[in-house]
Amino acid sequence: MFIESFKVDSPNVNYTETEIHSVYSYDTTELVHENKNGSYQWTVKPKTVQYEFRTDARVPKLGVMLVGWGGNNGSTLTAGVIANREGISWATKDKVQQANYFGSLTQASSIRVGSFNGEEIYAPFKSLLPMVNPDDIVFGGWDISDMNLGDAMGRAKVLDIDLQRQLRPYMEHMVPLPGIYNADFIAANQGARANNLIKGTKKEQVQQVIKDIREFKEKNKVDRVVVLWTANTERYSNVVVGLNDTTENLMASLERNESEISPSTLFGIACVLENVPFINGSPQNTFVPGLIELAISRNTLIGGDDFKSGQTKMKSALVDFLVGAGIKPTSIVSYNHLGNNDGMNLSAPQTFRSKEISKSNVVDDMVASNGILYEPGEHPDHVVVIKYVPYVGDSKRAMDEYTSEIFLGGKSTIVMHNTCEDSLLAAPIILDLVLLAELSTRIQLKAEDETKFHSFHPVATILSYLTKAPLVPPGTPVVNALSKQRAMLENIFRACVGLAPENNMILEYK
Ligand code: NAI
Ligand code: DG6
Repeated sequence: MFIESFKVDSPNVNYTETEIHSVYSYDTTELVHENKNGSYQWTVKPKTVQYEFRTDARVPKLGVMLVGWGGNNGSTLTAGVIANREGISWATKDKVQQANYFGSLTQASSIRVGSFNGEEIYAPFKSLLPMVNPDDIVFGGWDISDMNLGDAMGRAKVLDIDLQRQLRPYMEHMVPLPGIYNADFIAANQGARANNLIKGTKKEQVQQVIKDIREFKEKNKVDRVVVLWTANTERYSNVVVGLNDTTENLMASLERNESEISPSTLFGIACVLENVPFINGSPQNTFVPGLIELAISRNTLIGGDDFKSGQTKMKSALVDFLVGAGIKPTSIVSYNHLGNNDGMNLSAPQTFRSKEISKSNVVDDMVASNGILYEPGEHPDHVVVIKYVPYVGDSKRAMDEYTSEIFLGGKSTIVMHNTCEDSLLAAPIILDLVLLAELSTRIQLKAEDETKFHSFHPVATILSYLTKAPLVPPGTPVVNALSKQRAMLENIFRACVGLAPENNMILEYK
């Protein structure tokens, strides 16, 4: 059965107009090991830590500024939110289609709240905590192409034409602000669309971005802004001692107008200086050490990298299943071809390399979790190929072959083929990223040995479910397995309303 909303009635939770306060017992373990005659002996001690969570229940008016607003993802997301807000339906060759938020974890997935009369009861994920309604988001942003969003939607060739026709009046007056273009960081084939540029030195470009954010906030009367990079994939920046390895060096490099600071890092610096959450949806190393340090010192949320939309999402579910079932994946080969502007940009070796890196490290934690299957340091062969095929446009083809070793030396090969509009996968993920980033800035927590409430660590691991290469604070384990990432998110939100983690034990019926 499905219910729309619920409230928790417990001595551990208190709802007021402005706040949800919960007390939560975090059951975890402490590990100790001793060296006994040359071999380690491990002891696991169960341990419970009391936490308090405080969630600001006042939902702000949210502005979302996209870098790369006029691209396929940016225009598709903007169109999708307007279509939902206006309740638009349109004719396809199959049926009359109603706007929806399918593919969004926050808007279209559910959580189990318990059992009632022998039935499992589910509620919307978004009913756990007060969240911004996506229909109320004000969109804006930057693009190096000055095309208005109505035309950009047409250029993207993603949405049905009858839907585009209805959306056009809402979108043709939306024009991206000039972006920061540096031909050295994206493919040369992007030069032709770069006609809308912030001029000046890098420091002046950062100052202009800050000014843009302030003016957007003022003009649209929004309480909070989140900025998200959905612009072209850049090549990796060189991380060099003295250049960008510390905040001090990065800021000095900015003063010197050093060439090796990428546009995405410049946007990141501007957002952090302005205390605006900044998320990177592309694979490059926008978050150089000096920028991470700056975000930590200013306690500004940063998150990334690279939306986990299709092939990688499947990989992080499938490999988790295989390794969890005691099956040993030994070879993973992933091909894609696509014909949109992203595909064209990725046809250059330097930008492809950024994508190859983020797509390649996604099974490491699952492999490392099973020492029965894998020797230390052993890893499946893992190859990633991306080709640009203009004719298929945004409709990406993803083909995967997984070969695994099974019982008694047998081999099992699984092959998958997925055809799907890339931007229709990415747009709901962008929505989730900005909604969850905003919500997580309203949550404060305190462990029993802490005197003061504090926010989550500014490097937002809570967003991991949505990214291919989760950015984590130094020294924190990276979790790629999809079910673990989702459980982390859901269980933290459950803790905020005093609910135990979903443990799937269903002891009531045993
Ligand atoms: P797109 O090429 O259609 O859009 C990117 C936009 O960014 C373009 O309009 C371009 O003019 C603009 N741009 C480039 N550099 C800029 C800058 N420095 N400042 C402002 N604007 C700039 O690409 P699409 O399909 O929208 O993808 C965007 C990004 O998202 C790409 O990096 C892609 O790799 C990444 N991504 C996409 C996924 C998907 O499923 N669609 C999944 C994972 C990542
Ligand atoms: C080609 O791989 C284009 C990319 O931008 C991907 O579409 C994107 O990274 C999505 O990748 P995945 O693996 O999450 O489907």
